[in-house]
Parts: sequence; C-alpha cells; structure tokens
Amino acid sequence: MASRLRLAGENPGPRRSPGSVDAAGPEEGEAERWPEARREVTDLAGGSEVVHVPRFVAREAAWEWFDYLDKRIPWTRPTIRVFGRSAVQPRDTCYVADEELTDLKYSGHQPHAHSWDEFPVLKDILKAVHEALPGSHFNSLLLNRYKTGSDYVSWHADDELLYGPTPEIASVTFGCEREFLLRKKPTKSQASNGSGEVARKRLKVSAPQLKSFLLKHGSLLVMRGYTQRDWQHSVPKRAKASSPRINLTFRRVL
Ligand SMILES: O=C(O)CCC(=O)C(=O)O
Repeated sequence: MASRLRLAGENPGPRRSPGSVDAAGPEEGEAERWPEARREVTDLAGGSEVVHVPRFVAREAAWEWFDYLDKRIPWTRPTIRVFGRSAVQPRDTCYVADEELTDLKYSGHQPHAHSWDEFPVLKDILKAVHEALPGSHFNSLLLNRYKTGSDYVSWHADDELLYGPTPEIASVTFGCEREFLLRKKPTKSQASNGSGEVARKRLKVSAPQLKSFLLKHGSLLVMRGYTQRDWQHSVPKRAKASSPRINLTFRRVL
C-alpha cells in the first residue's frame, strides 16, 4: 500500500481560477463530469471492504464543485467534547439530511440539519454516487472542510447505532489531497492489555494493521461491510498540505 503514497499537500495540478458559480453548478456534459471510473477494491478481511475510485469526478468539474461548496456551504467550527474535555473541532463542518432526520449527535454536538434543496449541487453529487453504487440510498451527508494541513480528524469509527451494523459510507474529496488512514480496532484482549506503544512492545502485541489511501481531488472512497465495527479511520495533520480540502461523507440513517 505504501507504494501508492505521495506526499500529502501535492496538489492535483493547475486549476481554473475561481469564478462565479451558479446555483446549478457546472454545465459540462455528463461524460465530462463523471469520467470512466477505475475502481480499486481492498478486502480488509472479516467482511470489511474499501472501494477507491481515484478519478470519480473529472478535474475541472471537481474544481467547480469545490468553489461552489467552499463559498456556499454555511461552514461552522463547533465546540465538541472529546474524552470529557471541550475543544474546538479541528475542521469546519456542515450537516445536510432528509427532512425527518434531524437527530445526528456526535461528541456532544448536535448539528443543524440543512435541507438538500438549499444546495442543488449536492443533489447532483448524490445522484452520481447513487449511480456508482447500485442499491445505495444515502439520506444524510456530513461535510468537512480542512483549511490547512493543521486541520484533521482523529481516529474514530462511524459506528453510531443510527447507521446500523454494516453501514456503507461514501466519501468524495475535493481540493488538496490528504492521506486517509484505516487501522484495525484492537481485539478485546489487546485492549485489556493496554493499547499504547510501550504496552504493546512490552507485551509483544503486534501493531494494529494499518492501511493508507491517498485521497485525491475528485476521488471517491467507500467503506462497507463491517469496516465501522472493526476498523477506525483518520485524516492526520500534514504540514505540507497547504491548501483547503473539502470532503463529503454520504451516509444512510436507518
Ligand atoms: O475527511 C475525510 O476523508 C474523513 C471524514 C470522516 O472521517 C468523517 O466525517 O467521519
């Protein structure tokens, strides 16, 4: 997997200058917007799987989505509670969901649920994601904006009960490429032995399995099966990531 990595912060090449973005989004033909999509499927074993589509949205269209989302989404940076402490979330966020789904809560924070009708572009992207993933029915979306390489999301799993036991989560990236890491959750016995590096060495417990994906501008990554039950994921800080990244994670609340 490491051979696939490049330095975070390497941007996906020249971009058009940000212009005005109308509410309907880009106007290219469908084929230009959604190029032929090569898929890489990673079997994480135990019924967990990741699908990576590096070129899900064509570069130009993806920059138009980026500009639209950067300007039009009402980003907030809420204060959340982590391990009993209050802290400002280290990235901007926004939540969009079907009308009846207003009860997402994470880290003591309940975001306002915006309607899809406020952001026509998101409906277009949702439609494309549904077409790429037959049988999927996403009804909610968590948006994240990482302004610089100091913004991040720490290790977690989207294993809230409201998503059910085997949620499919589809993640679309725009802007600066960043590394996306997955690590196997410790088994119960590993956890009770202590999960720290020192404890691990002392007890000769093997390091957790780690997978890394470089999420580029216009890419799609899908986690499915038992990935949320058995694995955690993160987007770590990266000093070289000097420009913003916007990420959309589509989910289905049951
Ligand atoms: O930005 C990403 O790629 C991941 C976002 C994420 O982990 C989340 O929203 O739960």
